[in-house]
Amino acid sequence: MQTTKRSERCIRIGQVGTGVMALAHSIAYSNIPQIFNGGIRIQKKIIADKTNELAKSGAERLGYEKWTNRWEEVVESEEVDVVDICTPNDLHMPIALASAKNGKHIICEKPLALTAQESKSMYDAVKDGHVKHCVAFNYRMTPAVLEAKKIIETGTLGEIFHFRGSYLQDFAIDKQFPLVWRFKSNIAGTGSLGDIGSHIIDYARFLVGEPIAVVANNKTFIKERPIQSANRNQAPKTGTVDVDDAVSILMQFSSGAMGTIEASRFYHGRKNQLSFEISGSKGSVYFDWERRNELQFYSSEVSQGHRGFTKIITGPDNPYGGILWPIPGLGMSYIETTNVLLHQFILGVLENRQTEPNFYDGFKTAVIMDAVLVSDKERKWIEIGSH
Ligand code: SOE
Repeated sequence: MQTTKRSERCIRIGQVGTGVMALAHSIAYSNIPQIFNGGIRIQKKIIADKTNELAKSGAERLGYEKWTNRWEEVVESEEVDVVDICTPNDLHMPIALASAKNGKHIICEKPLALTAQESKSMYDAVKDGHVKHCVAFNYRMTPAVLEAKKIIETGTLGEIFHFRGSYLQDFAIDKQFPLVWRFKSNIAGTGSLGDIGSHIIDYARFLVGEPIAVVANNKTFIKERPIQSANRNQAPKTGTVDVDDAVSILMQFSSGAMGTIEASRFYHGRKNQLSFEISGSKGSVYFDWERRNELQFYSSEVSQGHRGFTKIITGPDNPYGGILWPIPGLGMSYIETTNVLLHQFILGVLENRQTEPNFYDGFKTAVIMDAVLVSDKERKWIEIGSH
């Protein structure tokens, strides 16, 4: 097939994985030329999954020109500029190392890898390969969160005393929920800690700064789960869950602020509740993904009789709040955070700028998660070194 030359503003994508996150990323690629109107063209060149059937149906649904059951073909393709990794976590490192070696820019879903050591090797590889890199902490791109960051960085909250954050879901409470890869350490690395806790740890770093120590308590509530079997006549077998279902973390920041973090798949009623509250000497902010187009803001600078949390409804006056609609209150959804994440990364690739969040953020989050595991096992505070 003739190699299509990459024009000035054209980016050619090679995707690995055809699941839910691959769908989110693929929709974002299709949206970028329309939403950002910056003359960027995205070509979806090739997609891979573990079987030809999955790869073919993924290519048809997501709009890729070619498909393969070998991720190596994506990484080696001369028609690919960016490799997008949306696989289970154990494949993140091998695909990223091969991509960097082949000079491909990389977007990788979170958590970056199974461990801090794997994450470090990926970070070193993209630096050595002089390629741009992105870890998909998409929730950073929520206008209300970016507004909270602006409020903090302008000193409006004063000295930060507290970060309290949680990411709560309840899908795993069902004992019949099968033993999927998210419950196996050899594929996922960790359980709720890496799957959803990584997002809230990223918020802590993004909004308050670097933690210098953690102490943690992790729990696996259901230790055996049914193994899905194609043969309905076969008596269902069960397998062992060897990762956490929930974690509680205390954190000490280098700034002197205190942190409290929870991540759990066992909170009935919380379907996807990612939230934080940050409180300082002059005020507080509170964000809840379930009300993602609002930010609660409290200032002690208001006269005593008039103090209270005000509700900021985000829109064009807030970062990325106007990418779609010129009026406040229409709101952004999950897919728009991915649109923004991938657009700012691709713009960085085209303009030869490294953007954030990137593999360094993925690596630092992995260091903190490793420390959480050690703390839970040794039942003590664990110091987090600087990197
Ligand atoms: C877990 O259920 C999950 O799919 C995470 O893996 C994603 O990162 C999060 O955005 C939604 O929940």
